[in-house]
Amino acid sequence: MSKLSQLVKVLVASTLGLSVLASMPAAKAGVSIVPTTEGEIKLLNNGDCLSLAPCIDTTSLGYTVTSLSYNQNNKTYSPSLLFSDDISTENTWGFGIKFDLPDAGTNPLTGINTFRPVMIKNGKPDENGQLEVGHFLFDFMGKTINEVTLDFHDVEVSGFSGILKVNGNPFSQLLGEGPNNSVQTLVLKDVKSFEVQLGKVGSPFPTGDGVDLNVEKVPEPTTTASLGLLAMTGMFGLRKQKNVTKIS
Ligand SMILES: [Ca+2]
Ligand SMILES: [Ca+2]
Ligand SMILES: [Ca+2]
Ligand SMILES: [Ca+2]
Repeated sequence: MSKLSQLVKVLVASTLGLSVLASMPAAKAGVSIVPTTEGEIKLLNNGDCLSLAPCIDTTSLGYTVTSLSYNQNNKTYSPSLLFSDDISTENTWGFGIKFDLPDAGTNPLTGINTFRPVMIKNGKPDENGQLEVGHFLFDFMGKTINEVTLDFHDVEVSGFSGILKVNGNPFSQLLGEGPNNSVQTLVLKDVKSFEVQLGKVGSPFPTGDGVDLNVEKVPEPTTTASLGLLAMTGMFGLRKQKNVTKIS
């Protein structure tokens, strides 16, 4: 190979590299509120953590989490536990909870921690703690957050995962099903608190549809007096356009 064609090859390669960089989405302005260390989120209603995982008190991060019971399949299920988890590490947290590597069904992006619910059935974690289903109230402790972005990882059943309330008011925005390990996003404005439901128990999967969550906030206080709510959903990838909904 001549030196010239080698040079051309290098140039082509670096041009490709640049175009890949240029097509990457711009970094989000928000900052993740998920604790950066793995462990169990200390829930307001439990008073303390139940597993042997590091117990994470989120009040220093500016929010509290309450786990709520929920109805599905004509049954009421007990409040789930919640963890901060890096999917690329295996964890044995006691209380019957073992996060395998890889998870049998729900594998969010690596390199970030996500909120990972653990469904409780008959007093015990279902699927050894690997069924990611729950209903949680996040409260920003009296502060209004200008914009909150919720990334739902691996929603595969329509009509269960999404937002149920914002600032104490019913505000149902449930997501449609997406492909395996896809991410769908909801954006909320002027948020003091929100209730989120993750996943579904049982059918059409043997144990259920597990869903993990990332939450990012833009912390500037709102300057508008009115309580405007804006929600946008979008799926990264093929169905991006199809799934965009706007509510004002
Ligand atoms: Ca892990
Ligand atoms: Ca999946
Ligand atoms: Ca799972
Ligand atoms: Ca799933």
